[in-house]
Parts: sequence; C-alpha cells; structure tokens
Amino acid sequence: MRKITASARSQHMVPKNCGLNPRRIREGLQTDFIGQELYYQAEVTSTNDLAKELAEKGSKEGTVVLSETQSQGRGRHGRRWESPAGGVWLSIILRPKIEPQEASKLTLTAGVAVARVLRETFDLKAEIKWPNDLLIHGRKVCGILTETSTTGEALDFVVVGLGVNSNVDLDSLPDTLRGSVTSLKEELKGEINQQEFLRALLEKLEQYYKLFIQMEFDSILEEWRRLATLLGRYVEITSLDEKIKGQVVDVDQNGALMIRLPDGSLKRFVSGEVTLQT
Ligand code: BT5
Repeated sequence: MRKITASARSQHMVPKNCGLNPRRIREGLQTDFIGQELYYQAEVTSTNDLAKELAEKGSKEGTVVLSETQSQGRGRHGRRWESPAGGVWLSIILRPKIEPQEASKLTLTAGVAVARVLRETFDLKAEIKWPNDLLIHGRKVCGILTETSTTGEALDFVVVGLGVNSNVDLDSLPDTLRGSVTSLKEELKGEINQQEFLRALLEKLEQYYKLFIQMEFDSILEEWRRLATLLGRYVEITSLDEKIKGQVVDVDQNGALMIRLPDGSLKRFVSGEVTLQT
C-alpha cells in the first residue's frame, strides 16, 4: 500500500500508469486534514475495509484511502458496489465526538458536499435521494456508505466511503444497472480531470465536515432539503421487511425521513429503501 504524506513524496512513490495520481492530488490540496494523509492502491477489496483497518491501528482523522478499482466494493446491507477503473472509490476516516446513532448525519453531510461539487465544478444538476444516493437526471452517479466502529456506547471512529462514477464507461457496468445509473463522463460527453475533481471533492468534504463538527448540522440540513429529490413526493419505503406507502414530508434533526401515511399519521424512518410512486 502506498502512503503519500508531506514527508514521503519522493518520486519513486508515484504510481505509474494510474488514472489517479495521488502525489499530484496531495500537492495541490487545500485542506487542513482531509486527504493530507492519503493511502493509494491500484486495487483493493474495499476502501472502507482498508480504512477501518488503518483506523483501528490509530490512523488520524482525515486519512483517505483511494483505489482505482475494488474487487468487493460494498453498498448498504452487503450489496455489491460495482467499482471498475475510471471511478473514484475512496474512504475517509473521521473521529467526530458524536453519539454512534448520529453517524447517519455524516452521510447527509457528505451528500451535500458531493452535490455541491458536481453542481459548481460541472454545472450538473445533481440531486440527493435519501439517504445516500446522488442522482443526475434521476440516475445514480454516486453512493455513500457510512460505517462506524464502537466500543460499548462510545463511537471510536467513522468511515465515510464514497463511490463516484466519474470516468466510468457505462458499458463496464452490468446490464442490470443500465437505465438506473450514470457517470460524469456520460453526462458531460467526455472525461473529466480526476485529480482536479478529487481535490475539489476533498476540499468540499472538509468544508462541510468542519461545519458539522461546529454543530452547524441545521444549516447543512437546510441545504440538504434544497438538494433533495424526495421532499413532497409519494414513495414506497421498505424498511426492516416492512413496505409502506406515503408522502415524504421532511427529514428530521437526525436525518431520519418523515413520511405521512395514508391515515394522516407521521412515521419516522432511520433507514430504508425508497422508490418513487408513479
Ligand atoms: C450505496 O449503497 O450506494 C453505497 C455505495 C458506496 C460505495 C463506496 S466506494 C468506496 C467505499 N468502499 C466500498 O466498499 N464502498 C464505498 P446502496 O444504497 O446499498 O446501493 C447499492 C446499489 O447501487 C446496488 O445494489 C446497485 O443497484 C447500485 N450500484 C452498484 N454499483 C453501482 C455503481 N457503480 N453506480 C451506480 N449504482 C451502482
């Protein structure tokens, strides 16, 4: 595994023939801590797994694990996350002083940061689908997987994993995903500069994470609401083997989805799979 730090930037550490050049990302990066320690591998099982291992060994807040491909990229509930070459597959170690159940707020925070980068850098109308999807024209371009490690009631660390189909060829994804996914390359009809994108992404993630740790989650949530696709929509939500239909009313202070059921009552969901009703 390559660890690229300010003190270890010698030429021989620069991987050759890689789409992502970690040394170049690190050099121009305007962050205080996110990505200042960057581990790069051409292939991993899952960047989240590697990040967890590093966090357990004491890696500091902001450490990023980045890979060109993942052989066992994961989504929620053990679902497979396709991670061919051309994408940005990364995980960030965070050590916020929060309760474990608040970690889902970090998924929303990261979603706002990614949406902002896609809008500001590429002028793409990226929207957030609760809880962890970023969509462009209704198709998934990014997924977020937030995982925690706890001891008893206390949170040890959080790993926020981000998968962005940046320069991914849609042909390299399984047929079953056709129609429901997209990539930046597809939307922009051309490849993007991965180094610049990564820098912008890490900088925006730090900006929002700083707001988060300054207890500014309310303002992040305000922004999240403006970027959300589901508010006011009629949906079906599957959560804990229960399927329920209703209208999305809001997200609450903890990022849970509030749905008005046909009988008028409100129900709160902390997790679940949402599909739009036609
Ligand atoms: C997610 O799960 O969307 C979270 C994905 C997180 C991936 C990152 S990559 C870096 C880090 N390391 C990991 O191992 N994971 C994280 P979920 O909401 O459960 O969505 C999973 C579903 O998205 C799959 O069942 C597919 O339907 C779809 N999917 C799989 N690969 C995709 C891709 N590359 N692009 C768009 N959709 C995909």
